Amino acid sequence: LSQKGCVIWITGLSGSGKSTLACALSRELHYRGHLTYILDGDNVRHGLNRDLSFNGEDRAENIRRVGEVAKLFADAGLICIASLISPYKKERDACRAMLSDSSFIEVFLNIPLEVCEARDPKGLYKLARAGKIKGFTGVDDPYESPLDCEIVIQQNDGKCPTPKAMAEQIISFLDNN
Ligand code: GGZ
Repeated sequence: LSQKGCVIWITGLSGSGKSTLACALSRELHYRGHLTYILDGDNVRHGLNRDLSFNGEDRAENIRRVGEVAKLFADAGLICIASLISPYKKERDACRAMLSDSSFIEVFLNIPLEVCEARDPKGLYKLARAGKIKGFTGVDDPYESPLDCEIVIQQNDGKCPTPKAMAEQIISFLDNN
């Protein structure tokens, strides 16, 4: 695991566990002596990006801004963990293009929609299905799965790995690259 800064970009549906994974990964990296910073979509949208909605244009801007800020943290030598749905390939690739190849690690938290929807921790899928939220990712707004990312995390035999196991999967990638 090198000391230089990088961006670990976690993409996936609402309810896939991105924020939980970001926290677990941050904790594991701290144990190993690394400085980290988490940029979580849901949190950033309360501050820096509070002017942005969930229409296509604003999501693209949300992703772009988080990419720019993540790059600043990486330039400062931190491991920046960005966790946002980031549903569009074009904008994720634009964030990748801001950094050198080895400094942008895209992690696809590939949890099926049915599983995310069954979890529905904030009741948002229910509202989206009832038409009370319009343009909800996976319901009536697209999610473009990464086709060629560094790490894919998925269920094994219908079971989701624990957050710690997912974090270890990412750390072992970092150790070997
Ligand atoms: C998707 C939405 C929406 C719509 C509100 N579509 O799972 P959460 O609740 O806690 O986090 C989601 C968050 C998504 O913000 P991001 O910045 O990650 O999205 S994006 O990258 O697409 O810009 C979800 C909640 O906000 N939320 N409305 N319509 N998720």
